[in-house]
Amino acid sequence: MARCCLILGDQLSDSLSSLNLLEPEDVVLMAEVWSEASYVKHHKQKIALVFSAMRHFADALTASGRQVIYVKLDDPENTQKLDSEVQRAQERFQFDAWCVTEPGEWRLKHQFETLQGQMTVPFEIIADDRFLCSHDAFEAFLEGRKQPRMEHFYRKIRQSTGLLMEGKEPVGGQWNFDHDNRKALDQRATPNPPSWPLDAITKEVVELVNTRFANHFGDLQSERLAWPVNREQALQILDHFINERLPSFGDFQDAMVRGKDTLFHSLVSTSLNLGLLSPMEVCQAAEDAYHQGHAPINAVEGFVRQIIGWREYVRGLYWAYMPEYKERNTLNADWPLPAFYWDETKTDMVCMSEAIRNTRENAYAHHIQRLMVTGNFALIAGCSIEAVCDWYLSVYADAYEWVELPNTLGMALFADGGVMASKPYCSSGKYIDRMSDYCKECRYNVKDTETEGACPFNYLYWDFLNRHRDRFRTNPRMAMILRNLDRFSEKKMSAILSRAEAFRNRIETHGGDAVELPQQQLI
Ligand code: FAD
Ligand code: DLZ
Ligand code: SF4
Repeated sequence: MARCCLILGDQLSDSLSSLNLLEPEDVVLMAEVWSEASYVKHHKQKIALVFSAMRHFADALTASGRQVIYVKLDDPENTQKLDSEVQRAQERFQFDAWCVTEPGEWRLKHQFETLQGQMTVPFEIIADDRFLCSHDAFEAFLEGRKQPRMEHFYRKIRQSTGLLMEGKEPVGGQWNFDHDNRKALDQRATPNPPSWPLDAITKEVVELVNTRFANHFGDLQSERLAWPVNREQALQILDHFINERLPSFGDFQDAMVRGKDTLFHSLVSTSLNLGLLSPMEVCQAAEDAYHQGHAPINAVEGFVRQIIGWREYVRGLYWAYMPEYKERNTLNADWPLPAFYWDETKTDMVCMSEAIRNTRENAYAHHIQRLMVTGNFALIAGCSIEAVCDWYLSVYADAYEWVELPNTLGMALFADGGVMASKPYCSSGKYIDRMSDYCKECRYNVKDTETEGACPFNYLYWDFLNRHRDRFRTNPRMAMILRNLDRFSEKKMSAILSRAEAFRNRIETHGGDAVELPQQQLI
């Protein structure tokens, strides 16, 4: 009775549920396939990271005595799809049964459920227990709640895991220390993140990606990759975070500084999402740092909340509402995504060009850049939900639909009818000015809303609120801002609307993409 276990590119955990089922004689199949590498045009660094991490994981399994069938992308026999690779291995080896841990994306789960009906032997899909909250537990949390909120969910997980708890009470006497976490950055130095010279495996993969995926977005250097490709490197990035970054993580979590691409953020998302680190070990390392007096509670609580709160919560929502969730477009947003999202040199907005440069160079932007710069712009400009979601899924090394979609469609674009967020994360340039040093170097004037040269975030913000005035009226959290809007004179309102229209008119459309025209062509 030999069984085969399919392990996907983001299932690189020794404790994976499907691996745990295997007997010594059972076999593992891993396959690099074109369909996974191109269902969106992933950033080159993401593909290199996934392939290199897959190859390292396969080598470690082999070294531990496991039989592994590893199909490389350029294997001439490769059928380039996961389901057909399963079928091909079945024809060759006639396994008695198959198993796979539940994939992270709905589209692949659907593909495997179809495959189950086509196979002549059992093909079992096993729950993924690398998360702290199961699908059933999340459904139970949702039950009877009109307005599920992350904060309630987070407290439940704190209680069930015991993280940062003293008996039944939260450590420090509060569940949430966010009010301490909104500082703009001072002049302090920020630590350089670790990176590793390429070993032979990664070198080969980088060459492959630079050749085969040359037309994908993003830089991929031939001498260095910033993302951990195996567990050892993942542990090093976690250590670096705990020792060098965590103490300042809370204070400067929302700060943005020109040229400082990662500030005090942890950089653990790629390793968590690939399975090289577990959420619990990462949180326990942070909790230990608190108990040892190395990091303050506002930093540690803020960090732990991102992982056991937001990360688990978005996964729960994704599986509870897919596939219908992806079709939501509450605010009827349909404007084409400007081409400067793919090329930062096409915009003069310093905040946007900084976030997009970081994205291109590092396959990374920190949360506030994703939410309050590129996300905020897409929200207030009314960009197409599908185009924006495809962009976020394509451009980040940590992007998988289960985490990307609720964050983009729900949190950033407020397109899910208020499930993820109780109010839209919209803001004018004022927020960006407060939290960053971008505006002082920008040709747009962040203090101006109405005249030529005014910050686009300002007039687009009021234009957005005006467009959705009636809908937002029913939201008590929007009442104050709408009262401000109601007080605008007709003259002011019409200046704002015509600025917004002029901005849109100077966005040229090329095959569905829009380009911001240079300043001299301002109308
Ligand atoms: P840190 O700031 O150090 O945070 C620590 C960890 O907390 C992260 O590694 C991550 O695992 C978790 N985390 C923090 N915020 C969130 C969140 N909102 N949702 C889920 N987990 C969170 N994260 C992804 O992992 N993949 C994505 O595809 C992704 N897409 C996003 C799209 C948008 C529009 C927005 C607003 C956020 C998105 N995020 C995504 C969440 C967050 O921005 C990233 O997890 C974070 O920037 C990763 O960098 P870090 O590891 O340095 O995070
Ligand atoms: C992201 C990715 C890429 C680029 N390539 C592969 C691959 O060739 N083979 C594979 O098994 N997995 C890959 N992955 C990860 C999958 O896309 C991921 O498992 C699903 O999106 C579910 O999260
Ligand atoms: Fe961005 Fe406006 Fe500030 Fe320029 S002035 S950096 S466009 S917020």
